[in-house]
Amino acid sequence: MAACQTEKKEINFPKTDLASAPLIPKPVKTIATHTAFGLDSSTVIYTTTTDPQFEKVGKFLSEKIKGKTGLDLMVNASPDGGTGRLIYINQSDSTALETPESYQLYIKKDSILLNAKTAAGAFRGIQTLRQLIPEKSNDTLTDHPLWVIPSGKIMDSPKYGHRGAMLDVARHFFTLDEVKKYMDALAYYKFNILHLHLSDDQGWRIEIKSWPKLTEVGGATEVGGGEGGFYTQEEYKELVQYAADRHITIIPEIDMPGHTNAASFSYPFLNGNGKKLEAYTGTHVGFSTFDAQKDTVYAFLDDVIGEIAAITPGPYFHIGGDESHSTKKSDYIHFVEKVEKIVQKHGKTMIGWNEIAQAKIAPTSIAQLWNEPHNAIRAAENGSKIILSPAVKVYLDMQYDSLTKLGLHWAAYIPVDESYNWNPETYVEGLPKESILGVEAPLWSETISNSAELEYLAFPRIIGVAELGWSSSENLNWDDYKVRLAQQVPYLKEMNINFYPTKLVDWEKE
Ligand code: TNX
Repeated sequence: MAACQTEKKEINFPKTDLASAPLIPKPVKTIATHTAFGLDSSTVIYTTTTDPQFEKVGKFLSEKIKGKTGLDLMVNASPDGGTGRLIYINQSDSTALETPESYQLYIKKDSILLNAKTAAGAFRGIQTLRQLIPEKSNDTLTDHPLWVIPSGKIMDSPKYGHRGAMLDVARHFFTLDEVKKYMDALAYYKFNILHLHLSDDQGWRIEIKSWPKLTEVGGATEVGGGEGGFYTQEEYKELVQYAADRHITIIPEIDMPGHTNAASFSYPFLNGNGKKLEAYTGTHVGFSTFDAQKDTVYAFLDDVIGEIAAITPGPYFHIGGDESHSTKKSDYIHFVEKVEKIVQKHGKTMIGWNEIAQAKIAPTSIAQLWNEPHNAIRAAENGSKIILSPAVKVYLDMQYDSLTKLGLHWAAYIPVDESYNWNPETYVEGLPKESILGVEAPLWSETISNSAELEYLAFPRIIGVAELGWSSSENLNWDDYKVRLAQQVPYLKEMNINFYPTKLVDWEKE
């Protein structure tokens, strides 16, 4: 009883400022009211219960709060008859919520209300809330630890429905745990897409039951001669579920007709370059190709795409299509058009790198720009949507500068400000805004083979890409952003994420 009485006492919060909280991506609109919500052990989380997905979001929040503060908050149950402060995650049909991922967050002294149309929106909203919880409790305001969350309103909505990261697990294999760790950070910054580059010359990384040698032979190699690896279909499903729990969609990519040495080495009838096949563990590109004239190649692809499509709940299948320098142009076009039909037959939307715009692709298919604006424009003129991944801005495998040990620099050296300082809406001259599906940052893995190396190239640049994909153009500002970026250090440390401490940012000292 005594505890309850303490709870009800007014707390004299120090003046807070929600508007200067280090949120990334920066929300569309923030209004500070300069008092606070005190998060403590009596706080309870309630959610809409008609949609079980909302309850899951509540549980996710509770787990994360426990990890950060040690508080063990109940979800949709209350320990003491409901005297504590309340976090309510509410399904709302308000028309002010413009997209499925939009949310509104109202933080008052005694309650936090999060409104969203869908569980995905609620999930994005709780990331904002997580970012608002301070590292340390304030132990002077009350007789027990209290985490002071600045009060006010946040109205937020993503600019793009596609905010992605791509990971190349083919050049070097990454384990389930390594991929999950990356996904945890992506979710924290509101990404909703993880594109997995599952095959290349150096390795084939996903079990195909009807063609077992793909992994037995093609899965056993990687750049530099290491042992490679692959995901069984059960393991891939585990990744898909882990992503779904974070409202992230997995896009599987099987790169073709080039980048196919590992597949052809496993099944030589696929090969179209007429050369003797050997395992490849170097880093050149453009030497391999499927035979675009053989029916058996398309029968094979029907099996491969069918098996992957069956365990991929997301709407997309990525066919690669880049750098097919050993495929005749007419064969390349024929190939892309045939494979598009196979992808569609299995109920998926085709995505391919910008080269696919040379073929007559359906307006529903999507082109991913990496190096050729003219092909992106061509695809857009055809009605296709475009994903922006310009190598000179968001290739995370590009070195920061000439001193960076990991990474490549064929496209550019990309310092942290360079990778943030561009506007997706105007980057490709002549590309209408309406054609842009979103942004995606690829991380190719020729030079990296574990989490620490992956993170060193990805962080902090990937955090900036999160903001480019989510925040409105008016809210993009390097000077403002770099101050918020500096304050990500406690999160990165807590998550044990390695990052490149660029001198362009005045990093928060611990
Ligand atoms: C180009 S970008 C590639 C990849 C390489 C990357 C290295 C693209 C679609 N193809 O095969 O890994 O450069 O930066």
